[in-house]
Amino acid sequence: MVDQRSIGVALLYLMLLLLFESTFEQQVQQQQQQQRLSSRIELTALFELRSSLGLRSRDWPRKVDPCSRWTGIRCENGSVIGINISGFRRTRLGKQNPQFAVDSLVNFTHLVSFNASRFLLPGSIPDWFGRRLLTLQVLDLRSCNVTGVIPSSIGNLTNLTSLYLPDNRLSGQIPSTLGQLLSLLVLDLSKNSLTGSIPLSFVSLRNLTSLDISSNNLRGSIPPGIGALSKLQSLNLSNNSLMSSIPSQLGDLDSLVDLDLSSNDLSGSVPQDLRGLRNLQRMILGNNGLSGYLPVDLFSAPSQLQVVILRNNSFNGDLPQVLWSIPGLNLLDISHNNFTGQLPTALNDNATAAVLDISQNKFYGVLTTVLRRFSSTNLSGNYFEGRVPDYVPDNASLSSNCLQNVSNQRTLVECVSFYAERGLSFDNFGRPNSTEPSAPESGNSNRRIIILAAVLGGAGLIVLLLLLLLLVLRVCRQSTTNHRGIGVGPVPAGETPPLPGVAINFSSVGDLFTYQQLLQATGDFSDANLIKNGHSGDLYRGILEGGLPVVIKRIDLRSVKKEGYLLELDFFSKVSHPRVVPLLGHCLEKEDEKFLVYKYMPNEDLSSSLYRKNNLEDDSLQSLDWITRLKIAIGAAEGLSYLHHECTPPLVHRDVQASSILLDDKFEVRLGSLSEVCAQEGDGHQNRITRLLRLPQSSEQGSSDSSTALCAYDVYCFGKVLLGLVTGKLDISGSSDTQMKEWLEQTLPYISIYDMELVTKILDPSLLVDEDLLEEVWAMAIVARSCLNPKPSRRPLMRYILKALENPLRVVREDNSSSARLRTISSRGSWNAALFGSWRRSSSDVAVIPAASTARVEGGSSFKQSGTTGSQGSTYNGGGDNSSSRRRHSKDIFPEPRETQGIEIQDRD
Ligand SMILES: *[C@@H]1O[C@H](CO)[C@@H](O)[C@H](O)[C@H]1NC(C)=O
Ligand SMILES: *[C@@H]1O[C@H](CO)[C@@H](O)[C@H](O)[C@H]1NC(C)=O
Ligand SMILES: *[C@@H]1O[C@H](CO)[C@@H](O)[C@H](O)[C@H]1NC(C)=O
Ligand SMILES: *[C@@H]1O[C@H](CO)[C@@H](O)[C@H](O)[C@H]1NC(C)=O
Ligand SMILES: *[C@@H]1O[C@H](CO)[C@@H](O)[C@H](O)[C@H]1NC(C)=O
Ligand SMILES: *[C@@H]1O[C@H](CO)[C@@H](O)[C@H](O)[C@H]1NC(C)=O
Ligand SMILES: *[C@@H]1O[C@H](CO)[C@@H](O)[C@H](O)[C@H]1NC(C)=O
Ligand SMILES: CC(=O)N[C@H]1CO[C@H](CO)[C@@H](O)[C@@H]1O
Repeated sequence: MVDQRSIGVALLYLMLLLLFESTFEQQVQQQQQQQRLSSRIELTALFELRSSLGLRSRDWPRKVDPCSRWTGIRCENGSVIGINISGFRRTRLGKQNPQFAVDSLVNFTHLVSFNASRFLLPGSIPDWFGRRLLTLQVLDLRSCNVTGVIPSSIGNLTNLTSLYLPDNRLSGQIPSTLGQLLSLLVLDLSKNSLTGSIPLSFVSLRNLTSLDISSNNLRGSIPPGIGALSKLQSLNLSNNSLMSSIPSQLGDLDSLVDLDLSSNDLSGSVPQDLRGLRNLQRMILGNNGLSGYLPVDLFSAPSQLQVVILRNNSFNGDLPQVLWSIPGLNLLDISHNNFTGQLPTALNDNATAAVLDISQNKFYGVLTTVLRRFSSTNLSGNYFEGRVPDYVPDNASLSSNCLQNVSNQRTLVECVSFYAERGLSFDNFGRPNSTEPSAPESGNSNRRIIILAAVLGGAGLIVLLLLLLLLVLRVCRQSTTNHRGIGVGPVPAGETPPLPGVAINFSSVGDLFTYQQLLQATGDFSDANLIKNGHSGDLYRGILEGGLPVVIKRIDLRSVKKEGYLLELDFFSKVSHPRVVPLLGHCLEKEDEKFLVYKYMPNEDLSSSLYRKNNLEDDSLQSLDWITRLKIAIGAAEGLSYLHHECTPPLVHRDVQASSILLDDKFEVRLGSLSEVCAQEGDGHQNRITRLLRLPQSSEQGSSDSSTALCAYDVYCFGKVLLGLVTGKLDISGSSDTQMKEWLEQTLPYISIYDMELVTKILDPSLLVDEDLLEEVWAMAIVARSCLNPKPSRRPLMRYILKALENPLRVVREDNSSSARLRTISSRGSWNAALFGSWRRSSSDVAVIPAASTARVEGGSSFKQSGTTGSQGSTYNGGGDNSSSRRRHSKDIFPEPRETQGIEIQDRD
């Protein structure tokens, strides 16, 4: 009985317990109802997927609700919205034949995300993905071993925000339909075998924040339109074969944090506009064919940069200084380029874990405290000199430099010639008689600019350079005959040329100015004081402390060739002539900028003086009168005649044009623009050495002759100036070849020795001349025309031009009217003949040069040369009718007058 009751109680208790349990379970299940899969179709589809992919029941177990219990299934409102099988393992059976078998996905009508990354899906992406999975927002097939092409239908999945297909074996082109995925935030197609070019349609992906198509086989150029993707934070196009240059539009990506264009075939320079990348933290441009200078302000925006990799390109020039002071920089790799310059000294950074690799460049000078901040440095393959300071880490690579007490350094010759090329002295590895070993803090103050470190005779280059200087500008005879009543200062007399083998002491060339003084004089080189950007440097006007107005040439050695200012200084150390602009001094203390200080010329130069505003109120222009023009022509001819005929060897100015003809307050000429001056090329062996050493010159200028290093080239350029004085079109003397040629073809026919009136057709309209003066104008035009002979050998010598300009009327009168009289005045005849000789194709000018003694000085080589090359010249025998050979050349710029022959022949016997 007791048993029965107790059993009944127990049963009741059990029932209550069961009841309670079941209601609890119901509650729980009710709670989970929302998460419960309600669609049978989807349940079936899930099981189909499980079997087709060979998933394990451990991950997706039977008899439980997939929404609540299956790994990687996400549901909403009873439907599957997310399937994530990332990293799943297959059953043993499934592993045997893995397939990209996901057909049942079509039955998930609300699927938003499918992530199968790191799950092998060998096979290609089904074309129907793009037609059926229209609700998809995330498709992640990273590292799935997917093959084939990307179906273009993917472009229909317009709700897609993330498309990850990296690290597969996709091939073919990137379908341009991907550009329709306007909601896309992340597009990653990297590490495949995609070919073709980057679709232009990508330009539409305006919401994209990350684009990675690195490590494919893409070709073509980077579409500039990528600059429109203004939300892009990461752009990786590395490891392809992209060509052409970096589009400057990339600079518009001001949200960009990561930029990687490395390992392509990009060329050209880094566009200035990339400084717009204000948020950039990683700039990786290594392993391309990029070249040129880095824009100075590339890194000057408030910079978040942490990584800068420019290795293995062909960059040259200085590294922008600001790059050294970016606080967060922790990797700077600019190795294997042609960067040059010195390490900055002012910075005193704290040590960080940062890594520096500047190996295989052309850095030089001493090691500085900037190295303090780096925990690892590679400086090998540069030209650093001096001692290695303590703060350089022990593990630093220092080989192949010019450092003291370090093994595996460059040879003395290498070091010396490298430094000598830059006008610097090398410390000779700290051995005796070198510069003071440098304390690191002293920075580059121990470095002195001397010219062509003659101390270290070991280097052949130095010897050659010395020879160059000595030969180029050996001696100019001091002018004693050229004053002719011109009121310019006297010539310093009795200066002897420096002895061969002695380095030139430039402290003797004018005063030494400090950089500070020049800053003060020019208002920190303000734009307001900029006169012009010359080809050898920028010219600024300035006022020295004492109130003396000066012109300062600022020579940026990074953009102009370095020996220019040295040659100019050397020129001034040897040449002093009233027709040459006075050099007041120089400032050479800065490494990459040099300064030359000249006397200020109140009337600036001919190109700016020819026409002047009348006064402030009146806009009309006043032009120089004829007397002044003739005076200027004579003055310039004097200067050039001095260079050509009184210097040994003859010096060629090489930059004769209106803007090189400077004018003082009395319109006396001072020749400027002297950085191109060189010795005339001849066939003497000395000159061959100079020619060897000279950098290749652009010889495209004006005349048809190939060499600009001949006096005849100056003559040609001077002809243009003369013609400019006649016609008022001075600007033409600096203009392009074709323009010039056209202009000459139009103008020269109006210059005839038989018709003075013709010249009025080309006469400067602002020039008021009466009949007398017109004759002078006519004469100058004729002189100009003879200077412009296309054959260098037929142009008159400067000394005859000078004579002709001094006696303009004789040019036109005597020759025309009384050739008999001309014969009796032999000296006059000679210059006239020289001048008019050029009117006919004859090289017999040589014969006309009267004194044999001077013929040598004239650089007669150029004449002789032409005498043997000019065939007409050698056949011409003073009287033979060689009109046929003449006519062959009638198309030359300078057609000859027909009947001059007779007169000239008389003159020549
Ligand atoms: C989708 O579901 C329907 C209805 O259950 C079924 O007939 C069809 O075979 C399924 N499709 C796939 C590809 O599994
Ligand atoms: C795409 O997304 C929008 C907004 O989220 C939604 O209204 C639309 O139905 C989606 N398109 C498809 C095909 O699911
Ligand atoms: C990818 O597929 C190829 C060929 O089908 C195979 O050789 C390779 O082993 C696969 N990769 C992986 C990671 O399974
Ligand atoms: C999807 O895209 C393909 C090709 O890109 C196109 O032919 C097809 O009509 C599109 N289908 C739908 C449903 O939009
Ligand atoms: C792009 O982003 C903006 C703001 O986030 C959003 O309003 C816009 O709808 C997005 N465009 C597309 C096509 O998704
Ligand atoms: C550096 O310049 C020299 C001479 O201009 C050139 O021969 C060399 O290839 C350049 N090196 C690099 C890495 O660009
Ligand atoms: C270097 O460290 C000192 C003290 O540790 C600090 O005062 C100074 O600001 C730091 N300098 C820089 C450039 O970070
Ligand atoms: C140690 C040494 O060789 N010193 C020489 C350095 O050069 C000067 C002249 O320039 C000599 O007088 C020293 O003997």
